Amino acid sequence: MQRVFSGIQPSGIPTLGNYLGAIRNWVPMQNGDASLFCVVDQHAITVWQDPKELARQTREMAAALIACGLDPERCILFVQSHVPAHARLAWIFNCVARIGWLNRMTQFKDKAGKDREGASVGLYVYPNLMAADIHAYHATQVPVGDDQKQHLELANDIAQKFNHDYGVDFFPTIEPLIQGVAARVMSLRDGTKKMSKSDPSDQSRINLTDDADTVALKIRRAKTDPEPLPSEARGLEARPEARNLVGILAAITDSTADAVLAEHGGKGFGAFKEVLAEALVAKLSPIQAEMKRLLDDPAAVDAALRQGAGKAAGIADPIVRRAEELVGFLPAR
Ligand code: AQP
Repeated sequence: MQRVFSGIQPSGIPTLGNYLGAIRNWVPMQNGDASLFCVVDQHAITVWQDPKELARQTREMAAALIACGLDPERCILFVQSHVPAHARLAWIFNCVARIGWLNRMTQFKDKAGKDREGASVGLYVYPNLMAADIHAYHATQVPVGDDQKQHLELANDIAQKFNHDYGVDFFPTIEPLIQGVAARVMSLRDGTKKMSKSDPSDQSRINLTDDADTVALKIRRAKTDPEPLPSEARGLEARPEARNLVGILAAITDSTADAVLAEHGGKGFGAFKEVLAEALVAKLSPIQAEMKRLLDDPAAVDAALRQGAGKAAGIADPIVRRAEELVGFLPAR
């Protein structure tokens, strides 16, 4: 049986990168209990989060996911910390994964920056928890943005080593689903850096909650080069900022970079940015209106998440209990 799992950290307001690289690809994958989408608050605290803000952002992220098209009646939508099976399996995986494997993870290097000694242990073992998130459900398909590819390879290595060490064929191989022209949306200030919800510069990203004026201003200020747009995608090589903006327009209009350039090639960025901002506002306004409606009734969002957690635990508990038996843990009752 195929089962889809993916997660998103409530570490800020979801960005256009989260939307195009992940969330919108989740919507057509909804398939009842065979599709799980998780707000991963335990991952979020691997870097400092203000507790009140974290709780608020967790609910806001859930509302954003629903507003983008996830329907709690057509998939399992829940919060990671509400299902203890994730942390239980993560501990086992901490003992299966090798330090050398984690040392190769580029996201840790990027996020810890120069102060590696000062980074949390949680940030270092983040990929083990992510492997547990997926394997706790025997999920087989994981739709993510391009930046998560290395973590999914590690999740497969962990599963393979677990199966080998305990002489079983218990955890399946997972398949990363990395989709589309916008698998990696880049910062508006630096076309070589990915757009991130926790980037210190708000100007580097489009938040799903940005109003029309803010979107227009951010796009107008987005870094570009002095050349006009080329007439085909090949001409975007070595022009990361131009490639990013063209990729964004292609993604939100369900088109391709070549088709966008067939229409806009030869134009300067001034005119192109106006078209892009307009298309973004048209895409984001209905999502924002729906988010606002949902957040006017926070108890209803919380109830949907509680229901999701119940369903998720119903799948994960027996799988993680079996993993614990394989390891040799005595039953608790
Ligand atoms: N810039 C991006 N382009 C395409 N996809 C992206 N994703 C994130 N940024 C981009 C995808 O969004 C999903 C959820 O990501 P996450 O919140 O779990 O963690 P992240 O990848 O670390 O995202 P951020 O926005 O950069 O968060 P912070 O700033 O907190 O670290 C994933 O599938 C990811 O690939």
